[in-house]
Amino acid sequence: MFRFLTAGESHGQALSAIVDGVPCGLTLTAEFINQQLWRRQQGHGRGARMKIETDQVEILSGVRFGQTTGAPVSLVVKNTDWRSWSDKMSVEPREDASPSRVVSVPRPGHADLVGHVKYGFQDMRNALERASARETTMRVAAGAIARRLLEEAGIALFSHVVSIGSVRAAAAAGGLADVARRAEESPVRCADAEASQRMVELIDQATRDRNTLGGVFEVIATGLPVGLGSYVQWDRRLDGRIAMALMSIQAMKGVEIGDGFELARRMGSEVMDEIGWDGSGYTRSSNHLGGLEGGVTNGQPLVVRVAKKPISTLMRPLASVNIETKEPSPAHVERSDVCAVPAGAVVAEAMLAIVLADALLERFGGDSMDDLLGNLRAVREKHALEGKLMSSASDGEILGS
Ligand code: EPS
Repeated sequence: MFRFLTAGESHGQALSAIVDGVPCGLTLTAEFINQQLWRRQQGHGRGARMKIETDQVEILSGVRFGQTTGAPVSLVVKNTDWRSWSDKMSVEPREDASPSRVVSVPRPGHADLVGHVKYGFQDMRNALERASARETTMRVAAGAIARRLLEEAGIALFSHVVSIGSVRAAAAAGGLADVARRAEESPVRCADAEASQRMVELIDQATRDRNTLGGVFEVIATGLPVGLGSYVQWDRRLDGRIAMALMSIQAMKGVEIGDGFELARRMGSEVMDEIGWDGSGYTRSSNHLGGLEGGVTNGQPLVVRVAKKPISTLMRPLASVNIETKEPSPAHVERSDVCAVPAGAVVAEAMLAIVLADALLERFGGDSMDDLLGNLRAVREKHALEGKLMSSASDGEILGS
């Protein structure tokens, strides 16, 4: 229902997206999308490219007088860096195309080698350009529309970094709003100020060592109605849909829901969220399962943790092979980031927002915002009358492990 496609190369003229399935009557401005694009560009450890770009979206269709019309929304973000690449990335054939940026030695961990073998091109720049995480700009732009829609339905999303390399934040204490605020203020999107400082130092050390760092972050959604997703068919389970969306982000290598892998180490009696009834609805003692049972939202905060591997472009390159000569050679070196974990968390918020907007429209209908919000309200009122409200254990706190 809510779907999108992206196009564009990292050093091409522009990045673009078509977002389809946006209901009519949603208030949407470029300014709102730009705010999310700005968040993606932040974080200690980003490379020089983020100083070159100030990502600004142009909305080309699907919006009139600040309101969506129900038609596909098309979006464009121009690459400022195109100035330096117009010859090397020319769409038209060129005789004078500079050969200086040809990629002949694949970077272990990037898409270079598989791109060469799969598509048959010799210049692995073709793989580099499209596999680059620059593409996540458009995921965030599309995700901003989903976020705007969710806001209208009373659903909020935020993220915070749990670890970078070997530095781990202390368990996030306090209310969710407080964790979100502290993460937003941190140079590495981490709610623990002391750990933030050590993460910054670790990133500086990795920069000096010409190395890179990965990490783990958590994305949390609150205010979700009960019943998004379904257990009746494999591809309707929301946990599977979330894992697919988050694993599809460049460099992500693991997704956990709730206490995730830790659940597997505990006894059954320790990890289920016990059920009570308080006179008006159902209550929970904990949120170990992260807000999903049977692949369906249960009214508790949705908690998803994602692991990002270190960036594969190393300034001190790893061993590789020249695909022309087959001789051993240090891998291709290209400007990159030392650590993009905080940016990855913002991209994950966008992807989660898209999955949730899709599930919300599937459950409550989506030609217009009026229909959507009316249906949502009606079901909530019915559940309240029937004593079926499902309240959150945590009341705004993360009650996992
Ligand atoms: C990125 C832009 C890229 C990189 C990074 C993400 O810019 P450039 O390649 O011009 O330096 O900073 O891409 C990668 C880490 C990668 O592996 O491709 C961005 O806009 O997020």
